[in-house]
Amino acid sequence: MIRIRTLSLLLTILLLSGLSSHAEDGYRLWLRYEKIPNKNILKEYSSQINSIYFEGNSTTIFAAKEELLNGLTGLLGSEIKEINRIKSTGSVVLAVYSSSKLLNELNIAGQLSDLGNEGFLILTTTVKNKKSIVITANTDVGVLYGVFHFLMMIQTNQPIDKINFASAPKIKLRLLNHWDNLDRFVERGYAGFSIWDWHKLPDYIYPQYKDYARANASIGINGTVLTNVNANARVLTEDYLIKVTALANVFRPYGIKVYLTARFSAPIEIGGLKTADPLDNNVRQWWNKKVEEIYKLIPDFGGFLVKANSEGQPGPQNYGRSHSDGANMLADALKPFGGIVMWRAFVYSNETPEDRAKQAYNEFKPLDGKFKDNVLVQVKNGPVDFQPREPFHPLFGSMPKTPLMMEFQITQEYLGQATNLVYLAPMYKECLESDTFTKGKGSTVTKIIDGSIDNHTLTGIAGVANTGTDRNWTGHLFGQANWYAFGRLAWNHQLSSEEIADEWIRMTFSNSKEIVASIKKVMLSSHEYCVNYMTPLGLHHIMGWDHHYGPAPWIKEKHRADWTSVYYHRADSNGIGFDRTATGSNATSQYATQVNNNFSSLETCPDEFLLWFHHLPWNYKMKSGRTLWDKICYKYNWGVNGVRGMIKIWNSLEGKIDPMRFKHVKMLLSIQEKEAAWWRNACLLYFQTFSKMPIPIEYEQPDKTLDYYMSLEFPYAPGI
Ligand code: GCW
Repeated sequence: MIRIRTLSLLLTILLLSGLSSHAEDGYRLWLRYEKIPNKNILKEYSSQINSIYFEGNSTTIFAAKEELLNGLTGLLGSEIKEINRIKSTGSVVLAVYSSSKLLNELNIAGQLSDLGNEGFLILTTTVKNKKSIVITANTDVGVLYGVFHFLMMIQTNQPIDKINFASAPKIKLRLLNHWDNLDRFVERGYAGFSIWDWHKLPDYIYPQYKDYARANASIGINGTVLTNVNANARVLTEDYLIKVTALANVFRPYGIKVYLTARFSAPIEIGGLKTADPLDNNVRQWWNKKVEEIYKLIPDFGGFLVKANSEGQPGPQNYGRSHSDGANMLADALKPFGGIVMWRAFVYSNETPEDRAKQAYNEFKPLDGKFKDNVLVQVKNGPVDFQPREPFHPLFGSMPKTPLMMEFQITQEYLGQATNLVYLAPMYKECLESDTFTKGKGSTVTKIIDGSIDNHTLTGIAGVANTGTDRNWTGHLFGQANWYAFGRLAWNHQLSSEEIADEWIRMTFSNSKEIVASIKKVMLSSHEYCVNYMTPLGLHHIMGWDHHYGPAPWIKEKHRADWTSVYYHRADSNGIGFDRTATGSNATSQYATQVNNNFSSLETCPDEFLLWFHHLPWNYKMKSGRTLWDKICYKYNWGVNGVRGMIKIWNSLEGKIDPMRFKHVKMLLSIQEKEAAWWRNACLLYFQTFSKMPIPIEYEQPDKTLDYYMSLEFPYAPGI
């Protein structure tokens, strides 16, 4: 009796806890393929799908078929048959249109003509007189993308009885950039070690490699730079190229090309040459040979990403040459094989007596038109460095003859690393939708990077990856949403942050209205809260020295002024903020007139960028009537309270989502709350030493002294 009771109690606990056949440890990302819990919806789908018919015999088509089979079997909870003739209704048909006899009968050539090499079409139609769902494209990889989209539709419970959906990516190169070192340390990585186990490659292939490729293909990412931009030339040696080849072979069926970072001094370090001068013939020959060697191993190798003459990296300027000289040398070597160069514009030097925010523009703008046609210049979203909020980079729109590639950071170096839940789609969108006015109203950053304004066909977008060996890939489960959002926006920048969150939540957690609404609320406000508890009103770069963890606005007198906090906030007894208008560094002059005017005038400068562009007295009257000091206090508190609101919402989900992920996020949110309050307290106490004004009593007062906050040390903070 007792035994039976205990047993049934155990069973109830198991059922209530939503324990599924898989541990919800986050490994499966948004591709969980759990059986649809809603009986009616399940019945609806099951009546429309029972088999798969496919044509083609490439590894990509096989990957598409395998994914569809696994996905549907999981979601519908019953076996899906592979058939070789369509005899009844309910088949999902996969085929490249131009080579399919079966699909010939459909009148869809017109629809396919706009879809290019990667687009797809999903159609509910009749094939051989039987109602079917057709997933087709001009290429195998298009079919694969269509399969992932179709699975997403089912995972998010969309109707499939009348699908007529076509989609093609708006940007050509959609890449992850891994800042992964050969010793598996990940620079600015907060999710464990690098997933590339170089030591065991090429012989040992982890299942993660394929799952990584699946995840990327599911969101349309078509390239990966395997190695850190702070590069190690060794990856270009034969031993390592063989390892790279093994990874390329795993990724190829999923439409993912590999790229490498090229250390500019490689000809010296691994080539035994005396120089790496890009105009030296031996150096050019060395790169030509190296590239030839790479393409022998990896015929679809993508090309090189280069960080040169920045933060101590070698580059063409070491030899008195320009960035274009350097980029063009590599471009020439890659050109015969169809490879490309992504040359980073992230350059600044402490020795240059100029506002750091202006330096990349000053160096690169004069080079417009000087790059070979297989070079893209890769520009970070903002002019300083992946801060929680930055205005768009003034290079966007200023180099019309050069394809500019966007570089976003997915890993949260400056956004709470892996302890803070910060959904980044709103931040990406804010930048993409900014109007540069460089070709009149409507010259958005988006239109510059998708090539539509200046008629570039070579276009690209990169995201610095947040993946690692942590079981859930990204450390914080919600880091997955940022990987997902990056890919979705790279494919279609017109999607809204909300649409993307909606998809991700439904696939990752549940289609329950309440759960979707609650988590969406948490996600959509999270970035704004983070900006406010860290760096409100345009403050920036005031985080901990080197590791960038936590607040440290007091950082000063280091060997590089442009790595200190005081360089950026410029707080003194008169006020706070960086005057970047004509009376200051005049960084505003790098923008088109309308934007310059908008940022320069206190009437029109958005509060979000106030202290980015202006140095203002502590008692400056804000539009709301508050003094600047009061407003700063208000904003910091608003951010902290926001996190508390997120916690409340999250706690309301207890028992409604599986306990493993519930607890994981709950614990991290409580860390986030502590860190938010720490940011607020440390910053307000420090700024107060200049403002000499009290923190208004309606706000929570810091519970520790400034000395205490300044004494904190984190020698083992991750990522450095
Ligand atoms: O934000 C800074 C990081 C560096 C990084 C650099 C860059 C890879 O702190 O770790 O180096 O940007 O983007 O090159």
